Amino acid sequence: MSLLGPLPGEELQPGLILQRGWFGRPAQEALVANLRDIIRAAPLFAPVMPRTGTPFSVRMTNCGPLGWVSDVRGYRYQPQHPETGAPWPAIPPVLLETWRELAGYARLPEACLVNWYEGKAKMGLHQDRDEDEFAAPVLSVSLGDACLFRYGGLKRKDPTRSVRLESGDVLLIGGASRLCFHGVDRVEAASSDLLPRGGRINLTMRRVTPG
Ligand code: MD3
Ligand code: FE
Repeated sequence: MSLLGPLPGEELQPGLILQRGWFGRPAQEALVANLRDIIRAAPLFAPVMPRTGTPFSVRMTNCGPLGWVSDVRGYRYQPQHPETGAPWPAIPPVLLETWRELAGYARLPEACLVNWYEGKAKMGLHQDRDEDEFAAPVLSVSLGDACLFRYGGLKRKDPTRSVRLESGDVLLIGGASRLCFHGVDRVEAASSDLLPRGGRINLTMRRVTPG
């Protein structure tokens, strides 16, 4: 980080701050290499919706002391991979460094959810509210193909706006936006050559407990 700190970023709405191009190409490639190691230790799994068992269109894994999982029993954070039972691998230092620079929250994130979008994968409008600490922001890193990201207000029916998120962009979701509805409408196939087989990866760091 420079002595002056990060540039202010683009405030899409109060508390929702976009840092375009935060990670340059070499840093993006290094993150993909980190992810290969993470996925080797904690394979991608196919989450399903609580009760109905309908599969998500994204595959997931996590790093950090806690990981977010969804199965027929519900959504929760847990310290082990749901299929291997192993503890999640560590969050890569470069991501913790980004949290320190941008989050404005003293403690470190406990969970880093990895969402892997292939083909027509998308994510419906939802809120992130499985954490016990809403004073901490959520920090999201986009890698690979660009997507159309939708965000709105605190009620599902509030009006929404869309923004295109590209590889290397970092989105800080805090303050008045922490509990906003949001989702991913579509991924633009072949818009990036970062991933050899295409697709989009989103890394989302969260503080789960007040600590
Ligand atoms: C805006 N992931 O995993 S991350 C999720 O790109 C999730 O994979 C999306 O939503 C993805 O829960 C978006 C960025 C994000 C996270 C939380 C938000 C944006 C948000 C909360 C409020 C508003
Ligand atoms: Fe979310």
